Amino acid sequence: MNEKTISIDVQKDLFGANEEAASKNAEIFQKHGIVSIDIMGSVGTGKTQLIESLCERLSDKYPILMIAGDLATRIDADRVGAHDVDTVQINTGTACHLDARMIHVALKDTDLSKYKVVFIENVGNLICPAGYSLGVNKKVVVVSVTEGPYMVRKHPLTIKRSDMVVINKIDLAEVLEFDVDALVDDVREVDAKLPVFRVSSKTGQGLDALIAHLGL
Ligand SMILES: Nc1nc2c(ncn2[C@@H]2O[C@H](COP(=O)(O)OP(=O)(O)O)[C@@H](O)[C@H]2O)c(=O)[nH]1
Ligand SMILES: [Mg+2]
Repeated sequence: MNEKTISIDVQKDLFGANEEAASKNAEIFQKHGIVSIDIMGSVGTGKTQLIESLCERLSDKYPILMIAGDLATRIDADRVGAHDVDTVQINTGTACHLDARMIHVALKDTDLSKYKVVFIENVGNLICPAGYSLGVNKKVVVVSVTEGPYMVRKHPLTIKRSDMVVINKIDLAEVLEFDVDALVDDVREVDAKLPVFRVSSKTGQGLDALIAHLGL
């Protein structure tokens, strides 16, 4: 009798496969000389608005592709598409994050020789996306003054795994009596050297410094 038992470490298998796909994506981006940026943050923090404002400033200089991740709809892709930018919407159905294989499918389906910058808007939350590498050059976390003062302290792992933090909606800080310096201190507690940008995606304040840091 043949009785076989196979134990599968689901976590290891899942993350191993993701890392493999992420490496392939990184190779593809590098081959085409593309700067790729993953933007993570809660729903409503201003990820789409930030990408729209960056596209307004950069689309004359660079051909841009935007990949939007959402459970449903193509609202965000259409908002960015209105700025004359090509878009791919990924609807994840139930998944609370984009993973490298989803990005790989999108890249395989696209003529990447046309682009120099790829913005990826991850699914809106600060928990799941941090666990999945996508193979990008930079991971940006967006928090904003409308989410209350504890977003950084409550998501240390996401902050730790990012390359920079954008504090968005600073135009509203005064009226909301929001202590932006304290939020910067919270980032410093997690990583003393992580670059932090104080931005208003609406007024454009702080965007030049962010663009310069992204090397664009
Ligand atoms: N006042 C202000 N509103 C903003 C700013 N950035 C985004 N918003 C608004 O916040 C809401 C959510 O923005 P959105 O880009 O859809 O957030 P997302 O869910 O993270 O993509 C929208 O009504 C935006 O117009 C900002 O810097 N200042
Ligand atoms: Mg959005």
